[in-house]
Amino acid sequence: MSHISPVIWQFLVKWMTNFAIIPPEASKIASEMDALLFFMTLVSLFGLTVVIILLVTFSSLYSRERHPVAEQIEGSTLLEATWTIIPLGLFLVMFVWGATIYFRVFTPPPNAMKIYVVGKQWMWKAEHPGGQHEINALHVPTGQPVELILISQDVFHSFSVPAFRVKREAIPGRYNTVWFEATAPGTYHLFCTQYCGTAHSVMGGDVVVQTPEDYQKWLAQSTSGTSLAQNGERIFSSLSCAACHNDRPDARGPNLANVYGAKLPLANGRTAVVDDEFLRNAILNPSQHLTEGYAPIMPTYQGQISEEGIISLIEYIKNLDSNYRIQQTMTTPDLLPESHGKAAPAAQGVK
Ligand code: HEC
Ligand SMILES: [Cu+2]
Repeated sequence: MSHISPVIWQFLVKWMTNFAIIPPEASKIASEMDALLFFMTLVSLFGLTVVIILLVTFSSLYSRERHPVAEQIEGSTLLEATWTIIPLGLFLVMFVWGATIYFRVFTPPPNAMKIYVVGKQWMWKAEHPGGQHEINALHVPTGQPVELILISQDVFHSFSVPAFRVKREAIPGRYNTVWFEATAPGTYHLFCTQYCGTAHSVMGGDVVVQTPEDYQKWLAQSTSGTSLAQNGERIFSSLSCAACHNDRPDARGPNLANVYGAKLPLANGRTAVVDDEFLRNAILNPSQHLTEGYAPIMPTYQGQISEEGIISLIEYIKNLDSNYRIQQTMTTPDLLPESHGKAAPAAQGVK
């Protein structure tokens, strides 16, 4: 950590990773987390030492042989102020330091690349917008913030990559996000750190961190040929969503083009920002999020679409333009070279 002493810090970290005391530091936040943890450990050790020294000294100084008669001490303001102010200062340092890191850890940068991760008994499934699917594996590039959108298909799971110092709950029925920026190419362990049933201990895998060039090669090699948005388009037409949501003026449902990110007025007088969570709820519990000016005619799709299907539908709606065509197809934004985006097959409009 640069603001401690770089040399001592690097030595310490090398030593601790070598002896498997801490996992390797493979993300931007890792060294900051470790520095804070290290500071807190040092402060605790210091406190422990002071207490032990005082304990031993006083036990021998005021033992019954040396001090047969107890002596009453009525207190010392100076002493009490000292042992209040010094720990208070130390705790405040930890608080401010911890809060700074906390806010960074919980605020994904806006340019983060998004990957969906679905947890289920007992595996992690990663869904890249470009149509790459992985099980118990996750490929990411270095030097690029990656935001994972986590959800569970059954019970609570917890997504954890110790080398990145990140861990977040995958909750049934709700999206949760976690982000990191990998710094060093390599393979790191991925765990489920929430007991989730019989095979919990095998619910894990590898995070493969690649250089941006290798990552692009991987993306191109591993695509299933159908992006999430294209898959969403298929589901959209097979479930007849397009019967109500289309670009005709007499459509019974609202036009979903450009709805993502918009502020939507609701029938209950509130407004909602349309994000992944909102779309998921709008599809599964339409009656709870009625859009202003529309009748409650949309059926619920609870139990009819898998979590992956919902993710695809969300990607489809995100990428819709006004003619119900998908703007982006096989690309993962900003990562693939131009030609890939252009070579992708044009999406069929749903009419
Ligand atoms: C019978 C007609 C109908 C069908 C079929 C239908 N919807 Fe809707 N949908 C509506 C209406 C009407 C609303 C607005 C009232 C509301 O919020 O429920 C709506 C609202 C929505 C919204 C909220 C966003 C907004 O602009 O209001 C989303 C997202 C949505 N539908 C997606 C879907 C998807 C995905 C499907 C297919 C799985 C689907 N709908 C099927 C009629 C329909
Ligand atoms: Cu689990």
